[in-house]
Amino acid sequence: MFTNCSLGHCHIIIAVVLWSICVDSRKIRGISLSYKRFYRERKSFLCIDGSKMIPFDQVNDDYCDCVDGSDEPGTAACPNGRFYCTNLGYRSHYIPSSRVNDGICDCCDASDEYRSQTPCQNTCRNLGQRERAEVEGQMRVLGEGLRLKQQLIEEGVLTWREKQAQLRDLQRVSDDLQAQLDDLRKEEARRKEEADALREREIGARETADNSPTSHYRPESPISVFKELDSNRDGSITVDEVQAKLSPVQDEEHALSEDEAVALLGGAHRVDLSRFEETLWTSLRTGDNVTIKGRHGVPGSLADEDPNIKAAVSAAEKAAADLKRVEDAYETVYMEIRDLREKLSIDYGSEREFLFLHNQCFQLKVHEKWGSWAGSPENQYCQMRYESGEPCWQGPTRNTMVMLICGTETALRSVKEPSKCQYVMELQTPVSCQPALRQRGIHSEL
Ligand code: MAN
Repeated sequence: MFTNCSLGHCHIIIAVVLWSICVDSRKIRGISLSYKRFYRERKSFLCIDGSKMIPFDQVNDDYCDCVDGSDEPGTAACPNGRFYCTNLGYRSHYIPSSRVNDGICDCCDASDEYRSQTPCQNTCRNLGQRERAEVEGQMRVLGEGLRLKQQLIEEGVLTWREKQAQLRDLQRVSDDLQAQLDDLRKEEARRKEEADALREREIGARETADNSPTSHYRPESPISVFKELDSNRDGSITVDEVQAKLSPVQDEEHALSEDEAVALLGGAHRVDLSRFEETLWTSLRTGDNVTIKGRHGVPGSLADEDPNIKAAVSAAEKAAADLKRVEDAYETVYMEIRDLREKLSIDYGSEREFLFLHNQCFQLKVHEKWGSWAGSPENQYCQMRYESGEPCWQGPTRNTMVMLICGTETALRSVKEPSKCQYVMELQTPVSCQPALRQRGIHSEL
């Protein structure tokens, strides 16, 4: 710039430039670039609020002329003045002008202490570097957090799809089982009908046999045995009748004692048909202790020996067992479906449920009950409110506000109690990382 000039000439030019810088800096000290237009050096200066016109050399002359303090941006003369720290390399900001030359370094570029004894260092570069590193770190966390969040979302969607497929499969199994069950119920009813018909036929056959003198059939039905033992046809069987008609299996000649007869009648001296069926009939059917005199074998064995009835009974038993198995299986499936339905009734569509369903990613054990999402309308899911906890002694019930913040790991960062029984927790989780933070974080004046 100065290569073509003589040395003397140069000195003059340098002196003029330095003088003008010195004058200019005195005049405009403490203002931001955007306010520079109010301080163009002219003969006079109009206070920014328009209240007063003063000669320009009264700007920053350490005497307050304007009510709004605009004539003294670079001195502490006006009580309401403000001084602009340019802080090149860091963040610019205003300080109250009362802090100018007060012996305390406020601006990192040391510009507020231009006429004080305090040797302020320009620390803006270091501060800027530190803050940039911090922002970069936060951006790295955000990037990684967003990646993890995406992973969680994909896992969530996958789980949801799996559960839905499982539900469909279970529904199919349950439909099949229901169909099987219906078939078995029909089958059982048919078998029962068959068995009833067989029984009817058997009773008919016995009655025929009973009436035939040459028959070798023994009476099977409790009614016919009851009739046979009830010698006097009075509708009841007494101890005498038992002693007269029955004998011990081992010794047909030996009569039953009265006590034995009473025992056979279940402790009674006289029984009607229904008591007979519950007591003596059971003993006669087992054939272990007592038998009808002159008879061999056990009454009622015909049904057991009849292959048709046997088949019907075992088919009915099998059907009942099958039915039980099917009913058990159905019950299990039904319960499974019900459980699944309960789980799937949650809609995975929104982030709220996503947070809920991913409780494997953080398990909050607060003693208060879930209250609500409590973030701002634009970012509702960044705060969770738990309320109605244990009542506080002479105070409110315990409440907890959980602030969800972006982090690469899910962890509790802090727990505070800003007022009695009102807790604030900071919980970091990738779930809370928002792409919008990226723009906000990158936007920097540094
Ligand atoms: C317990 C805790 C505290 C709370 C007091 C109030 O000590 O729940 O957080 O401040 O009770 O009495």
